[in-house]
Amino acid sequence: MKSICKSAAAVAALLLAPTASAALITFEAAGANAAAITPTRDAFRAAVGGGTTAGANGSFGGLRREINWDGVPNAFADPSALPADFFNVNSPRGAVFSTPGTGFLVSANAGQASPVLFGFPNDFQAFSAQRLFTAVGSNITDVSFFVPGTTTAATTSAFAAIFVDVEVAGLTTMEFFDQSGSSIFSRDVLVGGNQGLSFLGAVFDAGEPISRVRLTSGLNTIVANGVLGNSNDDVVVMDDFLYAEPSRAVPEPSGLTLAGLGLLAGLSWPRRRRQDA
Ligand SMILES: [Ca+2]
Ligand SMILES: [Ca+2]
Ligand SMILES: [Ca+2]
Repeated sequence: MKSICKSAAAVAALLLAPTASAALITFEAAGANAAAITPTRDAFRAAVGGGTTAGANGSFGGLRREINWDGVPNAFADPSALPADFFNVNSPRGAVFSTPGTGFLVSANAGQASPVLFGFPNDFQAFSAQRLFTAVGSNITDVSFFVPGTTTAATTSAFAAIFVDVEVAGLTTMEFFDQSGSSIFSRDVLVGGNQGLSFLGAVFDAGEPISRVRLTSGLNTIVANGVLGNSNDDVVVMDDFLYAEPSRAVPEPSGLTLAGLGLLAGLSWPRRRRQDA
């Protein structure tokens, strides 16, 4: 009964709060440079908590996590692939990536064999210098969460990403999934223009567990440094990811279980009453 009352209260609160939807607060901004999105990034940081410095590796008691790609060693940067579990094994922050493409690439620093910015200096810029991130051969990156450094499934309650060179509305999106794999929220990333930066984040302030976030980055793909999947569509890459510390996933009661509990409660009352009587 307590949980039902809580839910009712939450629904009532939602109806009274015009800026929130489904206990969700979004943070978004776009523009020509870092200054255009930094205040929104800072507001997201404040909403998630954890101070100005994100947690490093391992579990840090709830500290916010950030991945800016800049600390990835040259050995795991362009032209070498970034391992999908780099940020749960090499640098355990509880994030593991997957893609329908062939893998992931982090851009090279100046002075390395590969040109910086994936070879597209007139399209991309870094929000945090110097490295950027992209899936290879696909515009889709899925981020799944784990208790940092383990294979124990986890959920987070907030996630944000910075996108680079979003030029066409409706092609770059973020979609959030719950533990059952159901989509619970999706939103288009704002257009930042050629070489521009776009920030999109969502905080589930009632603590709804997010087990996966799908980032769709434009319609084009990066095949290799300086090589696009086609010459026409909007190519988009990513910089910083920010998220609340992943914590161990607690299985949600299924509809069947709740129905079963309701049925049991309904059956047990009359029986007791009959016994009492
Ligand atoms: Ca461009
Ligand atoms: Ca960076
Ligand atoms: Ca573009």
